[in-house]
Order: sequence, then C-alpha cells, then structure tokens
Amino acid sequence: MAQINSERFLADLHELRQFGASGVGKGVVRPAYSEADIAARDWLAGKMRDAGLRVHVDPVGSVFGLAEGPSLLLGSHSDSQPEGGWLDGALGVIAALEVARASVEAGGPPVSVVSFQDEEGRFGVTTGSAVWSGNLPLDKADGLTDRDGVTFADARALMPHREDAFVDPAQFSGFLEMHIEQGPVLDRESDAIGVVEAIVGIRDMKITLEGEQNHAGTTPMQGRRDAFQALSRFNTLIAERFQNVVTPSTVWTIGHVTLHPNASSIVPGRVTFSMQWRDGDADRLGRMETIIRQTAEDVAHSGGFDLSFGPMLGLEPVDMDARLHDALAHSAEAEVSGRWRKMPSGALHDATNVSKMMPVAMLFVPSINGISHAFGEDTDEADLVTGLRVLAGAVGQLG
Ligand code: HGY
Ligand code: MN
Ligand code: MN
Repeated sequence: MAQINSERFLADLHELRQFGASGVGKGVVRPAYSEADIAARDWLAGKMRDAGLRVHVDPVGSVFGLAEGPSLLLGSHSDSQPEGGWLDGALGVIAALEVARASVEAGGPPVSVVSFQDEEGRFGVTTGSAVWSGNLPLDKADGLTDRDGVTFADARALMPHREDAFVDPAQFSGFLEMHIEQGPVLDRESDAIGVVEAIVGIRDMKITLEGEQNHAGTTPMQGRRDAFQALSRFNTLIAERFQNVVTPSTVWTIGHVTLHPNASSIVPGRVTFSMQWRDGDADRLGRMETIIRQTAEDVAHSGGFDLSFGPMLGLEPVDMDARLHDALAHSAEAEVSGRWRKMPSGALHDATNVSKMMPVAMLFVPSINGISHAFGEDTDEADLVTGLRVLAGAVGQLG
C-alpha cells in the first residue's frame, strides 16, 4: 500500500494557506477567480505535475491532475468564501495530492486529483462541479453574476491555461472527498472521523422588493414604502410560517442584503437579498419554496412593493455510494476504532454534483468548536493526519 508522508502533506497545506492569507489567525480570502485563487491553482498544477500527473484545466477553471488510464478521483475545491478558513476545500485537495503522490511512488493504485472551481458559490452553488456534471448548463452559468455584477463568463475567462474540453468522467471509478465537518458534532463527541451517509439539498435565490426612496426626516411613517421594513416583515413572517413544515435540522439563511441607497437619512427604496434553505428532504425544500414565494408576495402586496425573484439555484439531497462508504468506514475502524461515526452533511459539497456521474463518498475530520466560513476555522493537525490515513486506507482497499 502507498506510504503517505504526513509532513509533506501538512507542509503543502500550509503553503496553500499563504495564497490569500487574511492576516487574521489562519483565515483565507481566496474567492473563485481572484488573483490569489488563480495563483493558488497555478501552484497546485505545478505540484500535480511534480507528482507525475497530467494537468488539465477545464473550461471553467477546475484543475485536474490525471493519472494514466482508469483511476479513482480524489479532491475538493481550493477557492474560499469571501471570509474563509484555511481548510474548507483545501484539505480535500491537498489530501488528494498526497495520496496520489504516494500512489505514484508505490506504483499504484492510480489516483487522480481535482480542485473544482467556485465551489463556494461566488456565482452559483458549487458552480464548477455543477457545470461538469450537467446539473448547471454552461450557458446558464455564464449568465450568473456575483454580488458586484461581474458575470461568470467574464470571470472564467481570467483563468489561464484552460482547455476547450471537459474531462471525460468515464475514466474515473469513483470520487472520494475529504473535508472538515464545519459543524460541532465530531468535536463535541470527541470523535476523530465522520463517514458521511448523505448530503442535504439546497435552494438559493435572490429576492428584490422595490418600494419608494424618500427623505428620512419629512416622510411620515404612515404611508412609507420602506424596503428595509419590508425585508424585516418578510423575515419575521417566514419564521412563523415555516413552523409546521421544518424539522430541527432544517436551516434557512438571509446572508447577503443590498439595501439601496443604504444611507442614514434616506428611507430605503429597494432591497435585494439572498434567501437560502437546506434540508435532507427534497419535498420539504419544495414546500418551503412555496411558502417563501407566497410570503414575499403577501409582503409586497400589503405594502405596495414591486417584487421580483432571481434565478432559482439548487441541488438535490444525495446518498453516498454504499461500497465507497463502506471502504471509508472499514478504514476508519482500522485507524481509530470506536472513535468515528456515520453522519449526514449539512454543508454542500462538490460530491453532490459528481454523484451524477460516478459513485461518491465523503469523510469528515472535526472542526474545532464547529467554526467554519470564518477566519477562526481550524482543526487539530493530528486529526488532519488521521483523516489522511483513513482516506489512504480506503483508496488502498478500493484500488
Ligand atoms: O455552503 C456550503 O455548504 C459550501 O461550503 N459551499
Ligand atoms: Mn468546502
Ligand atoms: Mn465552504
């Protein structure tokens, strides 16, 4: 079996962190197609070449390091949230690199590596793997805009060394993605490894309410069409109306708000906000959509607002492949007997898209205090190495 080198793995992980290092703790600012992201992908391509893999940058900028012939595919993403941690995505990419490199040194089994582009959704939801899998047509993706109005088409054109063709998925026998948990369970329960059973589904859309911009001193409260108040009312109503529909694991988030013109002395005339919801049950996601649309219409109608909905993005809940899941579970039991658990993923991952094309499975390592999508994200290095060993063990069984 391939002999992984944990010092080399940790050194590479720390080197990748330097691209877009935020200066706050181990935080990273490396959104998709930023200078830091492109430089990191260039560095990664060099590492893949040094490992004996053939580099293929696909039309959207996902970077593959390909083994010759049929192989397992391992990886994740190397872009970050606007304020992100050093491990979200990066861990799965560098773990994949180390396992592939060790496999080449050992003469097999063949392992390919990928860093998908825009997993963190500057433009969509897991955009790079969604396009590769056909979950999101490229021409639709090209029309998506980020919060500053930049199109996906313009952003992906910035990525150098792109090839015209997408990678043929038929060469891969399966996909394994290692990731931090990004939640509190493993840390709280003192478990070293989570073997994922299923990934939740997600829906995400922008909603705009247009009222009337006016003077904050002279406009009577009665009769104002204040866009902030409309959002506030929507937010309160939606929580009430969800009550009989959601479960304790259902989540929804208004994470991005643009209030126009966003000034202290102006009654705001327009608000555009993101509405995102996640659940493991596709029917429930649908029922929530109906409530969201109806509530926005009620708020608009009662307050005299114009209402518009942006494109609806989403991914369905998916189960992990039993054979790959069992390989990870056996490897976890061999490595940390009694200190691992099966669990769902509340975060989205590229594995959801890849499952359309091949069997997929995932493993988690603990997130300290369950913090992620924040500069404070971290994991004990001993846990990172344990995860790498479990991943390599599963590859050894499957290869
Ligand atoms: O939002 C997510 O779950 C993922 O980290 N992009
Ligand atoms: Mn991630
Ligand atoms: Mn993330």
